[in-house]
Amino acid sequence: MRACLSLFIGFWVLASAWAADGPGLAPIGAVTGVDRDDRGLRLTCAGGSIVQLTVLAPDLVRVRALFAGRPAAPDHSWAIAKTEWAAVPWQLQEQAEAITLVTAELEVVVRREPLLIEFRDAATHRLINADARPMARDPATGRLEVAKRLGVDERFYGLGEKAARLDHRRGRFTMWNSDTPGYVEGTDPIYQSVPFYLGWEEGAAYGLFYDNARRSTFDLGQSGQEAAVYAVEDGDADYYFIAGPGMKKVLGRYTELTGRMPLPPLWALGNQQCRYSYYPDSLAEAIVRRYRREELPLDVLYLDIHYMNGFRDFTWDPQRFPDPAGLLARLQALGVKVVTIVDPGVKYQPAAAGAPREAHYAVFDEGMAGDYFLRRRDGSLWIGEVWPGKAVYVDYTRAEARRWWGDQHRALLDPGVAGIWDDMNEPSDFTDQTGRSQHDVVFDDLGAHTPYAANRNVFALNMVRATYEGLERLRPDRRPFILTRAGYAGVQRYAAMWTGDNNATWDSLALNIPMFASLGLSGETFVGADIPGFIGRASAELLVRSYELAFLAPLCRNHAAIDNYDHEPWRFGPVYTDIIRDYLRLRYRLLPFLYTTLEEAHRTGVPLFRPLVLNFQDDRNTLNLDDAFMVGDALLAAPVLRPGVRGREVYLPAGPWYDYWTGERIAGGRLLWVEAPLERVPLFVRGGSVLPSTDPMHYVGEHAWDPVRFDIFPDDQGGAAGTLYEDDGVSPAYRQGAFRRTAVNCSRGADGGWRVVLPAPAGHYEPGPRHLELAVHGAAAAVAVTLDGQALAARTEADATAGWWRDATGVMRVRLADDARPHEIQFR
Ligand code: MIG
Repeated sequence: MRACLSLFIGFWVLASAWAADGPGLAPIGAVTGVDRDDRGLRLTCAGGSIVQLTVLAPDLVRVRALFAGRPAAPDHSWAIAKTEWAAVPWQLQEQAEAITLVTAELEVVVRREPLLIEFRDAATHRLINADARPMARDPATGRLEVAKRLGVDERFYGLGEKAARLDHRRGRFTMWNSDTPGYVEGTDPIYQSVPFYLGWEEGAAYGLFYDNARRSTFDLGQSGQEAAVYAVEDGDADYYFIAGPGMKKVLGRYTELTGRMPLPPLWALGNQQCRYSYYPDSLAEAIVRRYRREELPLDVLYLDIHYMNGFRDFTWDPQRFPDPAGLLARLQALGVKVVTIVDPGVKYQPAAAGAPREAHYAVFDEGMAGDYFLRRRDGSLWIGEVWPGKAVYVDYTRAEARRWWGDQHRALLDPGVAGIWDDMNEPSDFTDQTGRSQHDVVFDDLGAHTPYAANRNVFALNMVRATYEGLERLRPDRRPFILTRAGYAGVQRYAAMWTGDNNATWDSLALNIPMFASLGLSGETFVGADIPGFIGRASAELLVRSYELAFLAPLCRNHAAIDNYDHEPWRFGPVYTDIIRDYLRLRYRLLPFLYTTLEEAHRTGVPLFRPLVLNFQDDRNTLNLDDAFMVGDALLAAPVLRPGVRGREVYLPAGPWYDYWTGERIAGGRLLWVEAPLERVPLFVRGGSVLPSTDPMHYVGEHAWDPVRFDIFPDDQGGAAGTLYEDDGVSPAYRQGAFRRTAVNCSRGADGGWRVVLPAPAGHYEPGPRHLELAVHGAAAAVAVTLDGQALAARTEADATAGWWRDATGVMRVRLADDARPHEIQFR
């Protein structure tokens, strides 16, 4: 009886929670009519709502519900990169109870009454995803909901930048770009909004992208265990369903739809140093010289807001930086590029027509003359407050405004700035960070004149677009590099991102892995976090352990808040600097591998920084694993994430693995205890991979990659395969085929001998004369080595000419000239 009563009460509480969730939600009406055209179906519903199902690809179907009573909105999204899709065959099956749209991969079943949509695998008819209840909208507020059945063992990944663990099951998340300094695990929302997630059930994945930029929430089983509920304030229910079952395949489609990262300049993979703020110019230069004196690699120095004249965008402080071109040239001579911060808040500086020149701020004047700044419904300027005091914001939804903003970057590029750092673009406004008092700001939005609520989440996307297009126009022979804080789905087309104002704490360090991984599972591959945390005082140990993670992150950048203790790599003394130097040098050694993996992300949408589940989605031990990560398919890192810890457990999925440090071959499919003294991050190479590398250098381009090394780590059958991608690293010529792809394939013959084949490289980039070096790990001593059938001479390591030797650790190595011709090497 007691149990019964509490059960009843429990149910009552739950039921009222649902009611509170949407008192006025009215379910969409039953299907009353079906029209088809060549791209899909248009369903008419009782009550006048329309549901459009559009087949974009065999595994990609768009569902758009146009609710009755809502004014028709133009079909436009700032997130979508591809709107033209080649027609693919599909069939319509009409049954009494349902309508089914069948593509080569998917069955989309629409139950007529109530209207419920299911996605099934076309081959097996297995249910992938289904509505838990009909889509619904509150006619009074415009709020709408889509509820999907929540599988007992369903997992959720992605959702862009979330201060949360990897598997989002049972979580609730809001999409509303927010300036959240010092965020911790659980702070939500933070800077970016990417309303896309990957679901995983029984080894099969699918993707759901809810493309509506207004404030939305994802309740993935937090307030009830029968539905994963998406709710959005207003607008259309507009979502894309992507069939897997491979997570990589889903990501490929998602990034085909929302765009992929263009290749950044290679130097963006170099080590970067930032601070709030380095000034005057002599201090900025001293930091770079210190890097060189310490023999620490460095490619980029950032200038934070104090380089500007009174925090005015596109100006230089005449006292602190009297000669920007001179400074930048001196840094360039040391191999260092400069990236400058740009904030969206333009100083509000009205000056009377006859006022002296000093009273004018050209950027404000021009913006006013062009009417580029955002206004409220009553026509008044939206005047917010940021660093320069009162500030106005550009309407980046207008093409002319974007072009004008892009052109402003001339003031930075002309003296030699190499990249742009777009901060505060949530957009942050000190007068009100919630957006509530900006609700009456109107955006042009292609003439639709939509409210702030529909535009806040895409503000940064449009700002970095303006910046990217400006940089492309001003320097057509250079690849733009832009770093952004806020963003929306598709932001990867224009900018790299960093995770904002994190803390210099162990918790914050640990959060890097699920955050980078989730971003990668949301289309954003070029990501990083402030090393060792923006806010707070780091210990030497935290700094070192941070580098032991970040040396493998796409963006590797040290940064600190204005009132922080300094934490550049040398601040705690040589014992620590030496360890950090080793990791930075290792990063530069691995640049060929990192760049190859980055190019894969550019081409396929599969990220560089990966959670293990992305490479091993059938291995249930990886579903929750976010204290380790992989770079590409080949490298697994298990950083130490707690103070005082000098060893840890590492889970290695099936397969042979190799300890990166010792070369020892290790069986996978098990937990392993690994020693991790301060100077050591547990690092493993997956059997079957080929890792390209070169010698370390102080900055990208200091030397050519010579030799290019291929470390071959055979699997159980003796096989291994890998590639190296390279190009000029700076220009867009790679888009026209100016790259070189060198493949390496290793196999083991029945006689126990090894065979390494290098086909002729692809592409027409010419890296210049150099040597290739091949190493087969775990191969027994050879007695004879042939190159293209000719005996190859045994040599010592010191001898630079072609030949073979066994190195000090017993690994077989071969050196040959890289003549861009196919080769075959045999060991016996
Ligand atoms: O905190 O420009 O996230 O990286 O150093 C206030 C100053 C504004 C926030 C950025 C941070 C940057 C800082 N900015």
